[in-house]
Amino acid sequence: MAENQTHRGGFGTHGGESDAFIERAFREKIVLVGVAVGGGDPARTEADLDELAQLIATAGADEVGRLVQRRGAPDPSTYIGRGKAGEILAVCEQADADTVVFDDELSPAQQFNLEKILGRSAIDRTAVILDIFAQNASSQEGQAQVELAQLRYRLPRLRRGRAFSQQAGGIGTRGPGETQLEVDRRRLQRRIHKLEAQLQDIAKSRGVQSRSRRRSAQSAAAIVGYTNAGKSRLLNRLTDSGVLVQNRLFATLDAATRRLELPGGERVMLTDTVGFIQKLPHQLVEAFGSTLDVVAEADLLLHVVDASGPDPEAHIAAVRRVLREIGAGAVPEVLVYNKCDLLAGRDLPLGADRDAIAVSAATGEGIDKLLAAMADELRSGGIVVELRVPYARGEVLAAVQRAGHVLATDPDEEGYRVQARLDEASASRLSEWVVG
Ligand SMILES: Nc1nc2c(ncn2[C@@H]2O[C@H](COP(=O)(O)OP(=O)(O)OP(=O)(O)O)[C@@H](O)[C@H]2O)c(=O)[nH]1
Ligand SMILES: [Mg+2]
Repeated sequence: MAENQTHRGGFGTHGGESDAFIERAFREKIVLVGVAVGGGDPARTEADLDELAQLIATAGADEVGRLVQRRGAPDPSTYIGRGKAGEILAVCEQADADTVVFDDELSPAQQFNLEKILGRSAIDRTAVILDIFAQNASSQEGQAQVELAQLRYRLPRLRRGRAFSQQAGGIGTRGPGETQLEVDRRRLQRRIHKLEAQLQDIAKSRGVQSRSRRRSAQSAAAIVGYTNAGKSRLLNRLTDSGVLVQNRLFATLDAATRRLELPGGERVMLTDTVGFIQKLPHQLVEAFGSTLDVVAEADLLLHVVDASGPDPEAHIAAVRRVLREIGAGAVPEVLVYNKCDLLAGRDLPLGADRDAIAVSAATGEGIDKLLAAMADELRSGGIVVELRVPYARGEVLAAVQRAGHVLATDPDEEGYRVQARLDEASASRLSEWVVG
């Protein structure tokens, strides 16, 4: 494709605020690019690209090529470096690609420079996920949340004299000394404020409902997990309801709550909610804040993981990362390995999680055990706390392990971030290390 030929441009020739990043009038041909930064494992990058391919297929496009690169650090102006960009251009020309999708979020400058070099739109995983969410949003709240996330993503990426220029005219047109870019920014910001207000109203009315639930002293559980793990099908199995189930990423965007009675007679309100994924865009996490509050406020989480998937442990880690991000890191969790009917005799990839329950939402296998585990968990008074333990204090980590049940241990720069369920006495004995 020649440089001067018109191309859609990631953010260039769009008219409206919530247009798709990937064209839907025809199936776009897409080249995928992944970078293993630093000591990153190239096999991991390949796996991430497989997932990205699934994402673009869900968005309605086809992969026609992919490139993986190792780099010490991302190039600030082109992410992959000019030499590699030239290679991508050659692949694109060969395959007559419409768009290049990068697996990591590009800065506005990187994106601009790449589009100039490549002569076609350059977008990132975030834009693809935003597209899928936009396609799948059906409720008023879901649509407002997705549009808000899209606009927050677009705002820093607006370009001079291109986006939204067709809409100029009428109220809010350019004042003296104001550039078109400033007008466009102002228009976007106004829309963002309006959506924020609208979402606050919706959340307020939901807050009233959840308070009345609290008064009736019912416990609340939330189903969380990686997208397509079978959360909705599990809700249907547990509560005999007809929530939408699809072999499609991000089929569920709206939280659905159903009543469930446990074997001991306790009533639980069970909520199925939006799935998570590796590199889930922070714009979406923020925009879906009020939907995800259900998760942070739950008494118990059913963390559903697809036992038949290629790397359940990576999915579990990605989900726990998002849970911490939304303030749900300390909610007690039952780990549920789903789709066990697909294991065909293979062992469960249980790893360190000996308390995990194996089920099949499809056949009903293991559901009794799951219900019993939920009842136990809701009755046991233990609390889940997060601790920060410096690397040099191995004896503290050992004390936590002796005192209770360690749910997760994640190393970071300063030490271990430990999530553990402890009784009140142990928690207060270890309070020096407890955070939050
Ligand atoms: N074989 C088998 N398939 C399952 C099982 N549970 C779910 N599935 C299938 O997995 C796909 C995804 O199921 P959903 O319940 O929509 O998954 P989800 O976690 O709600 O996904 P999102 O809402 O998109 O994040 C569907 O095709 C289901 O029929 C199971 O136990 N066994
Ligand atoms: Mg679902």
